Amino acid sequence: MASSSVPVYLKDENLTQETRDLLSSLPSEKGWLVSQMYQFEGSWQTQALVQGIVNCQKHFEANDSDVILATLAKSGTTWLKALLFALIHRHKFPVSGKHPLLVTNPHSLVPFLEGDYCVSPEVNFSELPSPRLMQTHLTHHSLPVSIKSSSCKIVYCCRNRKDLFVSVWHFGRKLAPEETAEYPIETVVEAFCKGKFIGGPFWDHVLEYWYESRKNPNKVLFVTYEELKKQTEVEVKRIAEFIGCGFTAEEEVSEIVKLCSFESLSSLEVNRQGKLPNGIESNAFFRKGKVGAWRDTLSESLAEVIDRAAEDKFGGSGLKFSS
Ligand code: PAP
Repeated sequence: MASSSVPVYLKDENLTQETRDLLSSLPSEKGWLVSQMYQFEGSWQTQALVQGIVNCQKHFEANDSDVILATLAKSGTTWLKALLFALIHRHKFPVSGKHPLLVTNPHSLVPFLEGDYCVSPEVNFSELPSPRLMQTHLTHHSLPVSIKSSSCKIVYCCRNRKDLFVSVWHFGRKLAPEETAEYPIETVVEAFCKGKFIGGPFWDHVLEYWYESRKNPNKVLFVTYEELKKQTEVEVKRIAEFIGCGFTAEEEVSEIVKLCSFESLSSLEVNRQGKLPNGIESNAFFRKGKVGAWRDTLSESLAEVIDRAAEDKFGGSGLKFSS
């Protein structure tokens, strides 16, 4: 990949011989965003992410007090990172003061587990304020064992498939214009519907966490981007309750909601200018921030293709998406 602003998890540096051997044994395909994708434990990943996942599975030790945000990319990660950080640390960092979110991109406050492990098996999260908040794009079955066996909490956020697709489409084209230039949107929709998408298949990712949240509601909280948009305060209180920092009757949630809103975060200098340490431009995580904005990018026929592919997968699960 030629672009210099590509993040470490899209590059193929830092691969160990063990990972190279593993990669050579995995099914692989030419990807849209990267020249080659690998199917590891059922989901499609870049070479660097396979390295990161293996390191993370081997070395990450969850604490009982940890909060893990799980998402598929472009499902609301940045928003939830901001909300969870602001919620968990609201007594340490009151919204009325010099809040870290005013001067720091949410991605720099909340580490991306397997992303950090792409570079090295030794990752130090001891600097994080307690309780620790971390994020992953891993499927539930690929999570490190200690996340599942400890009492840490998992907040999962999903987003309707068409908005997610469109968000990935624009992000990818901005991130790696040379790599993605030759791909028409029809080809990328087709790959998405076959599940051949980094982190995908979308359906498997969502359904695993959906069923886990039903089986074990004290461990996994299932949130949707659309509900969060529709009734932000209600959902934020539900999340706070779940992670053990519920609001008292006197406490206001509206200030946190306002601080973390798309309008507020996207207008801050720190999120408009410059790059994150991983090389991605800070403003790449703020585009429209709306529900149903897929209509600006997808034709009705492409939207139908995505919907048809989803019908089979979600039928009978009880999971409903609004779009
Ligand atoms: P990531 O998984 O790569 O970190 P993620 O934050 O999930 O990305 O996705 C970015 C999307 O969230 C963008 O959606 P769009 O392309 O449809 O516009 C971005 O605009 C949206 N987003 C970012 N921050 C917020 C926010 N505070 N409120 C609502 N949406 C947001």
